[in-house]
Amino acid sequence: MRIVVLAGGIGGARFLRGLKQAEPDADITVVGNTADDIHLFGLKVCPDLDTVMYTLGGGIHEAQGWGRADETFTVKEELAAYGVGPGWFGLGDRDFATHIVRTQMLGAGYPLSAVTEALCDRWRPGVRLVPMTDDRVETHVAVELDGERRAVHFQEYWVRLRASVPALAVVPVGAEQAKPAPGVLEAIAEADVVLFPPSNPVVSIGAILAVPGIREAIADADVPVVGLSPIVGGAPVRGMADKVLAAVGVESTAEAVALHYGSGLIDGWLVDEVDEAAVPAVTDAGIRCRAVPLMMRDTDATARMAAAALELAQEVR
Ligand code: GDP
Ligand code: FO1
Ligand code: CA
Repeated sequence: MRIVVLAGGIGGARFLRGLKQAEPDADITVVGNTADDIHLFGLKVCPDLDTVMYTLGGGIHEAQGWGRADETFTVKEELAAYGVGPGWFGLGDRDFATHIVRTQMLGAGYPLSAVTEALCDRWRPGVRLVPMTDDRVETHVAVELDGERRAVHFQEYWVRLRASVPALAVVPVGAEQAKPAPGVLEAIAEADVVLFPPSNPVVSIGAILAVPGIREAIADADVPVVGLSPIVGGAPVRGMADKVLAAVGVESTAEAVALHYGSGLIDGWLVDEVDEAAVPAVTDAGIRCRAVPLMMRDTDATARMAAAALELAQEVR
Protein backbone atom coordinates (compact mmCIF):
# COMPACT_ATOMS: atom_id res chain seq x y z
CA MET A 1 0.00 0.00 0.00
CA ARG A 2 1.29 3.47 -0.92
CA ILE A 3 0.45 6.04 1.74
CA VAL A 4 1.10 9.78 1.61
CA VAL A 5 1.05 11.69 4.90
CA LEU A 6 1.20 15.49 5.22
CA ALA A 7 3.06 16.07 8.46
CA GLY A 8 3.96 18.84 10.87
CA GLY A 9 6.21 18.14 13.84
CA ILE A 10 5.18 16.31 16.98
CA GLY A 11 1.60 15.36 16.02
CA GLY A 12 2.71 14.17 12.61
CA ALA A 13 5.79 12.32 13.83
CA ARG A 14 4.03 10.44 16.63
CA PHE A 15 1.21 9.46 14.29
CA LEU A 16 3.74 8.14 11.78
CA ARG A 17 5.29 5.90 14.40
CA GLY A 18 1.85 4.32 14.93
CA LEU A 19 1.19 4.10 11.20
CA LYS A 20 4.46 2.24 10.66
CA GLN A 21 3.50 -0.25 13.35
CA ALA A 22 0.00 -0.71 11.93
CA GLU A 23 1.24 -1.13 8.33
CA PRO A 24 4.84 -2.36 8.46
CA ASP A 25 4.93 -3.17 4.75
CA ALA A 26 3.44 0.10 3.52
CA ASP A 27 5.40 2.44 1.29
CA ILE A 28 5.04 5.73 3.16
CA THR A 29 5.90 9.15 1.72
CA VAL A 30 5.84 11.98 4.24
CA VAL A 31 5.39 15.49 2.86
CA GLY A 32 6.93 17.58 5.63
CA ASN A 33 6.08 21.14 6.59
CA THR A 34 8.96 23.56 6.09
CA ALA A 35 7.13 26.81 6.85
CA ASP A 36 8.34 26.61 10.49
CA ASP A 37 11.92 26.81 9.24
CA ILE A 38 14.12 29.54 10.62
CA HIS A 39 17.63 30.84 9.94
CA LEU A 40 19.63 31.23 13.14
CA PHE A 41 23.35 31.87 13.57
CA GLY A 42 23.71 31.50 9.82
CA LEU A 43 22.19 28.02 9.97
CA LYS A 44 19.03 26.67 8.41
CA VAL A 45 16.86 24.97 11.03
CA CYS A 46 13.93 22.78 9.93
CA PRO A 47 12.07 21.88 13.13
CA ASP A 48 9.27 19.80 11.63
CA LEU A 49 11.49 17.78 9.26
CA ASP A 50 13.88 17.11 12.13
CA THR A 51 11.08 16.13 14.52
CA VAL A 52 9.87 13.52 12.03
CA MET A 53 13.41 12.33 11.28
CA TYR A 54 14.50 12.09 14.93
CA THR A 55 11.21 10.54 16.12
CA LEU A 56 11.19 7.79 13.51
CA GLY A 57 14.97 7.38 13.66
CA GLY A 58 15.13 6.95 17.44
CA GLY A 59 16.97 10.20 18.24
CA ILE A 60 14.13 12.32 19.62
CA HIS A 61 13.85 13.72 23.12
CA GLU A 62 10.75 11.69 23.92
CA ALA A 63 9.26 13.72 26.75
CA GLN A 64 9.80 17.06 25.02
CA GLY A 65 8.74 15.86 21.57
CA TRP A 66 11.31 17.95 19.68
CA GLY A 67 15.11 18.14 19.74
CA ARG A 68 17.61 15.39 20.53
CA ALA A 69 17.71 12.93 23.40
CA ASP A 70 20.66 13.34 25.82
CA GLU A 71 21.13 16.90 24.65
CA THR A 72 23.59 19.45 26.04
CA PHE A 73 23.68 23.21 25.43
CA THR A 74 27.35 24.20 25.54
CA VAL A 75 27.32 25.97 22.17
CA LYS A 76 24.22 27.95 23.15
CA GLU A 77 25.91 29.00 26.42
CA GLU A 78 29.06 30.05 24.59
CA LEU A 79 27.04 32.07 22.08
CA ALA A 80 25.23 33.74 24.97
CA ALA A 81 28.61 34.60 26.54
CA TYR A 82 29.34 36.54 23.35
CA GLY A 83 25.97 38.22 23.71
CA VAL A 84 24.77 36.44 20.59
CA GLY A 85 21.12 35.43 20.60
CA PRO A 86 18.31 34.67 20.29
CA GLY A 87 18.38 33.04 23.69
CA TRP A 88 14.73 32.05 23.46
CA PHE A 89 15.30 29.29 20.92
CA GLY A 90 16.95 26.23 22.46
CA LEU A 91 19.36 24.72 19.96
CA GLY A 92 21.33 21.90 21.54
CA ASP A 93 24.82 20.69 20.69
CA ARG A 94 23.74 17.45 19.01
CA ASP A 95 21.00 19.23 17.09
CA PHE A 96 23.50 21.88 15.92
CA ALA A 97 25.37 19.21 13.96
CA THR A 98 22.25 18.52 11.88
CA HIS A 99 21.85 22.22 11.05
CA ILE A 100 25.54 22.55 10.20
CA VAL A 101 25.44 19.60 7.79
CA ARG A 102 22.20 20.87 6.24
CA THR A 103 23.50 24.41 5.79
CA GLN A 104 26.79 23.17 4.34
CA MET A 105 25.00 21.04 1.76
CA LEU A 106 22.57 23.84 0.86
CA GLY A 107 25.58 26.14 0.43
CA ALA A 108 27.13 23.60 -1.92
CA GLY A 109 24.02 23.84 -4.06
CA TYR A 110 21.97 20.82 -3.07
CA PRO A 111 18.22 21.41 -2.79
CA LEU A 112 16.58 20.84 0.61
CA SER A 113 14.95 17.64 -0.66
CA ALA A 114 18.35 16.12 -1.45
CA VAL A 115 19.79 17.36 1.83
CA THR A 116 16.89 15.81 3.75
CA GLU A 117 17.48 12.52 1.98
CA ALA A 118 21.16 12.67 2.95
CA LEU A 119 20.32 13.38 6.61
CA CYS A 120 17.87 10.47 6.55
CA ASP A 121 20.69 8.16 5.41
CA ARG A 122 21.87 8.40 8.97
CA TRP A 123 18.50 8.25 10.73
CA ARG A 124 16.76 5.64 8.56
CA PRO A 125 13.23 6.80 9.47
CA GLY A 126 11.65 3.99 7.43
CA VAL A 127 9.60 6.45 5.38
CA ARG A 128 10.48 8.69 2.45
CA LEU A 129 10.65 12.15 4.00
CA VAL A 130 10.23 14.94 1.43
CA PRO A 131 9.97 18.64 2.27
CA MET A 132 6.82 20.25 0.85
CA THR A 133 9.06 22.51 -1.25
CA ASP A 134 12.71 23.26 -1.92
CA ASP A 135 11.84 26.96 -1.94
CA ARG A 136 11.95 29.22 1.09
CA VAL A 137 8.60 29.56 2.85
CA GLU A 138 8.28 31.10 6.32
CA THR A 139 5.13 31.48 8.34
CA HIS A 140 4.80 34.95 9.81
CA VAL A 141 2.22 35.94 12.38
CA ALA A 142 0.70 39.42 12.63
CA VAL A 143 0.38 40.53 16.25
CA GLU A 144 -0.14 43.71 18.21
CA LEU A 145 2.76 44.42 20.54
CA ASP A 146 2.91 47.59 22.63
CA GLY A 147 -0.01 49.01 20.65
CA GLU A 148 1.73 48.47 17.34
CA ARG A 149 0.84 45.93 14.69
CA ARG A 150 3.79 43.96 13.40
CA ALA A 151 4.69 40.59 11.93
CA VAL A 152 6.90 38.13 13.75
CA HIS A 153 8.38 34.83 12.61
CA PHE A 154 6.21 31.87 13.58
CA GLN A 155 8.88 30.56 15.96
CA GLU A 156 9.01 33.93 17.69
CA TYR A 157 5.23 33.82 18.10
CA TRP A 158 5.21 30.21 19.29
CA VAL A 159 8.37 29.89 21.35
CA ARG A 160 9.22 33.41 22.56
CA LEU A 161 5.68 34.77 22.94
CA ARG A 162 4.13 31.34 23.70
CA ALA A 163 1.13 32.48 21.62
CA SER A 164 0.20 34.74 24.53
CA VAL A 165 -1.16 37.49 22.28
CA PRO A 166 -3.85 36.97 19.62
CA ALA A 167 -2.66 35.98 16.15
CA LEU A 168 -4.29 38.58 13.89
CA ALA A 169 -3.14 36.88 10.70
CA VAL A 170 -1.02 33.88 9.80
CA VAL A 171 0.79 34.05 6.47
CA PRO A 172 3.04 31.42 4.91
CA VAL A 173 5.31 33.98 3.27
CA GLY A 174 6.72 32.73 -0.03
CA ALA A 175 4.22 29.89 -0.42
CA GLU A 176 2.52 31.43 -3.44
CA GLN A 177 5.78 31.41 -5.39
CA ALA A 178 6.90 28.00 -4.13
CA LYS A 179 6.88 24.81 -6.16
CA PRO A 180 6.25 21.37 -4.68
CA ALA A 181 9.55 19.55 -4.08
CA PRO A 182 10.45 16.77 -6.54
CA GLY A 183 8.44 13.67 -5.77
CA VAL A 184 5.58 15.35 -3.91
CA LEU A 185 3.01 15.49 -6.73
CA GLU A 186 4.16 12.11 -8.05
CA ALA A 187 3.65 10.47 -4.65
CA ILE A 188 0.16 11.97 -4.37
CA ALA A 189 -0.75 10.82 -7.89
CA GLU A 190 0.40 7.27 -7.13
CA ALA A 191 -1.01 7.02 -3.60
CA ASP A 192 -3.61 4.49 -2.48
CA VAL A 193 -4.52 6.76 0.43
CA VAL A 194 -3.64 10.25 1.68
CA LEU A 195 -3.68 10.86 5.44
CA PHE A 196 -3.78 14.10 7.42
CA PRO A 197 -2.37 13.17 10.84
CA PRO A 198 -3.49 15.17 13.89
CA SER A 199 -1.11 17.98 12.89
CA ASN A 200 -1.80 21.69 13.23
CA PRO A 201 -4.42 22.51 10.53
CA VAL A 202 -3.10 26.04 9.98
CA VAL A 203 0.65 26.23 10.39
CA SER A 204 1.48 22.60 9.53
CA ILE A 205 -1.04 21.08 7.11
CA GLY A 206 -2.34 24.50 6.04
CA ALA A 207 1.17 25.60 5.09
CA ILE A 208 1.74 22.45 3.04
CA LEU A 209 -1.58 22.93 1.24
CA ALA A 210 -0.62 26.55 0.52
CA VAL A 211 2.10 25.44 -1.89
CA PRO A 212 0.37 25.78 -5.27
CA GLY A 213 -0.35 22.38 -6.76
CA ILE A 214 -0.43 20.30 -3.59
CA ARG A 215 -4.01 20.99 -2.53
CA GLU A 216 -5.18 20.60 -6.13
CA ALA A 217 -3.29 17.32 -6.57
CA ILE A 218 -4.92 15.89 -3.43
CA ALA A 219 -8.40 17.15 -4.27
CA ASP A 220 -8.20 15.98 -7.88
CA ALA A 221 -6.54 12.61 -7.30
CA ASP A 222 -8.88 9.66 -7.28
CA VAL A 223 -7.69 8.66 -3.83
CA PRO A 224 -9.34 8.55 -0.40
CA VAL A 225 -8.20 11.34 1.91
CA VAL A 226 -8.71 10.81 5.63
CA GLY A 227 -7.81 13.15 8.49
CA LEU A 228 -7.56 12.77 12.27
CA SER A 229 -8.58 15.61 14.54
CA PRO A 230 -5.84 17.37 16.54
CA ILE A 231 -8.64 18.99 18.53
CA VAL A 232 -10.15 16.86 21.28
CA GLY A 233 -12.91 18.08 23.57
CA GLY A 234 -12.74 21.60 22.18
CA ALA A 235 -9.02 22.16 22.66
CA PRO A 236 -5.71 21.12 21.11
CA VAL A 237 -4.25 18.06 22.80
CA ARG A 238 -0.99 19.97 23.13
CA GLY A 239 0.31 23.30 21.94
CA MET A 240 -1.64 26.38 20.99
CA ALA A 241 -3.37 25.49 17.75
CA ASP A 242 -6.49 27.31 19.00
CA LYS A 243 -4.62 30.62 18.63
CA VAL A 244 -3.79 30.13 14.97
CA LEU A 245 -7.20 28.58 14.19
CA ALA A 246 -8.80 31.76 15.54
CA ALA A 247 -6.69 33.77 13.11
CA VAL A 248 -8.30 31.97 10.18
CA GLY A 249 -11.77 32.17 11.73
CA VAL A 250 -12.06 28.52 12.68
CA GLU A 251 -13.40 27.41 16.05
CA SER A 252 -11.31 24.95 18.06
CA THR A 253 -13.60 21.98 17.67
CA ALA A 254 -13.13 18.69 15.85
CA GLU A 255 -16.15 19.54 13.71
CA ALA A 256 -14.99 23.01 12.69
CA VAL A 257 -11.59 21.71 11.61
CA ALA A 258 -13.25 19.04 9.44
CA LEU A 259 -15.44 21.69 7.78
CA HIS A 260 -12.40 23.94 7.37
CA TYR A 261 -10.75 21.24 5.23
CA GLY A 262 -14.12 20.56 3.65
CA SER A 263 -15.60 17.73 1.61
CA GLY A 264 -13.78 19.03 -1.47
CA LEU A 265 -10.52 17.95 0.15
CA ILE A 266 -11.16 15.22 2.73
CA ASP A 267 -13.41 12.18 2.36
CA GLY A 268 -13.11 10.90 5.93
CA TRP A 269 -12.53 12.37 9.39
CA LEU A 270 -11.83 10.75 12.75
CA VAL A 271 -12.82 12.53 15.93
CA ASP A 272 -12.10 11.41 19.47
CA GLU A 273 -14.72 9.48 21.41
CA VAL A 274 -15.43 12.52 23.56
CA ASP A 275 -16.46 14.36 20.39
CA GLU A 276 -18.97 11.73 19.25
CA ALA A 277 -21.63 14.47 19.11
CA ALA A 278 -19.73 16.04 16.19
CA VAL A 279 -20.24 13.01 13.94
CA PRO A 280 -23.67 13.92 12.46
CA ALA A 281 -22.69 17.46 11.46
CA VAL A 282 -19.48 16.28 9.79
CA THR A 283 -21.40 13.51 8.03
CA ASP A 284 -24.02 16.03 6.85
CA ALA A 285 -21.20 18.04 5.30
CA GLY A 286 -20.42 15.05 3.09
CA ILE A 287 -17.45 13.75 5.08
CA ARG A 288 -17.62 10.19 6.44
CA CYS A 289 -16.94 10.49 10.14
CA ARG A 290 -16.33 8.16 13.05
CA ALA A 291 -15.46 8.59 16.73
CA VAL A 292 -12.57 6.51 18.05
CA PRO A 293 -9.95 7.06 20.78
CA LEU A 294 -7.52 9.65 19.41
CA MET A 295 -5.03 10.06 22.24
CA MET A 296 -1.53 8.99 21.16
CA ARG A 297 -0.67 7.63 24.62
CA ASP A 298 1.76 5.07 23.26
CA THR A 299 2.62 3.46 19.94
CA ASP A 300 -0.03 0.74 20.32
CA ALA A 301 -2.81 3.27 20.85
CA THR A 302 -1.48 5.33 17.93
CA ALA A 303 -1.32 2.24 15.69
CA ARG A 304 -5.02 1.65 16.42
CA MET A 305 -5.75 5.23 15.32
CA ALA A 306 -3.81 4.68 12.10
CA ALA A 307 -5.64 1.41 11.46
CA ALA A 308 -8.99 3.17 12.01
CA ALA A 309 -8.00 5.86 9.51
CA LEU A 310 -7.06 3.25 6.90
CA GLU A 311 -10.33 1.40 7.54
CA LEU A 312 -12.29 4.59 6.97
CA ALA A 313 -10.32 5.12 3.76
CA GLN A 314 -11.44 1.68 2.56
CA GLU A 315 -15.07 2.68 3.13
CA VAL A 316 -14.89 5.91 1.14
CA ARG A 317 -12.97 4.38 -1.72
P1 GDP B 1 4.13 20.61 15.75
O1 GDP B 1 4.64 21.02 14.42
O2 GDP B 1 5.19 20.08 16.64
O3 GDP B 1 3.26 21.62 16.40
O4 GDP B 1 3.25 19.33 15.47
P2 GDP B 1 2.04 19.03 14.46
O5 GDP B 1 1.61 20.22 13.71
O6 GDP B 1 2.39 17.81 13.69
O7 GDP B 1 0.91 18.61 15.48
C1 GDP B 1 0.45 19.49 16.45
C2 GDP B 1 -0.91 19.06 16.89
O8 GDP B 1 -0.85 17.72 17.37
C3 GDP B 1 -1.47 19.88 18.03
O9 GDP B 1 -2.46 20.74 17.55
C4 GDP B 1 -2.01 18.83 18.99
O10 GDP B 1 -3.34 19.11 19.39
C5 GDP B 1 -1.95 17.55 18.20
N1 GDP B 1 -1.71 16.39 19.05
C6 GDP B 1 -0.64 16.14 19.83
N2 GDP B 1 -0.80 14.98 20.49
C7 GDP B 1 -2.00 14.48 20.12
C8 GDP B 1 -2.74 13.31 20.47
O11 GDP B 1 -2.32 12.48 21.26
N3 GDP B 1 -3.95 13.13 19.88
C9 GDP B 1 -4.46 14.04 18.99
N4 GDP B 1 -5.67 13.80 18.46
N5 GDP B 1 -3.79 15.16 18.65
C10 GDP B 1 -2.58 15.36 19.21
N1 FO1 C 1 10.16 24.60 20.95
C1 FO1 C 1 10.13 25.33 22.07
O1 FO1 C 1 9.07 25.47 22.66
N2 FO1 C 1 11.26 25.94 22.56
C2 FO1 C 1 12.45 25.80 21.95
O2 FO1 C 1 13.43 26.35 22.43
C3 FO1 C 1 12.51 25.01 20.76
C4 FO1 C 1 13.70 24.78 20.10
C5 FO1 C 1 13.72 23.91 18.99
C6 FO1 C 1 14.93 23.59 18.36
C7 FO1 C 1 14.95 22.71 17.29
C8 FO1 C 1 13.77 22.14 16.84
O3 FO1 C 1 13.79 21.29 15.82
C9 FO1 C 1 12.57 22.45 17.47
C10 FO1 C 1 12.53 23.32 18.53
N3 FO1 C 1 11.34 23.63 19.19
C11 FO1 C 1 11.32 24.42 20.30
C12 FO1 C 1 10.08 23.06 18.72
C13 FO1 C 1 9.48 23.74 17.52
O4 FO1 C 1 10.08 24.92 17.14
C14 FO1 C 1 8.00 24.05 17.67
O5 FO1 C 1 7.38 23.29 18.64
C15 FO1 C 1 7.31 23.75 16.39
O6 FO1 C 1 7.88 24.33 15.28
C16 FO1 C 1 5.86 24.14 16.51
O7 FO1 C 1 5.25 23.74 15.41
CA1 CA D 1 5.60 22.71 13.43
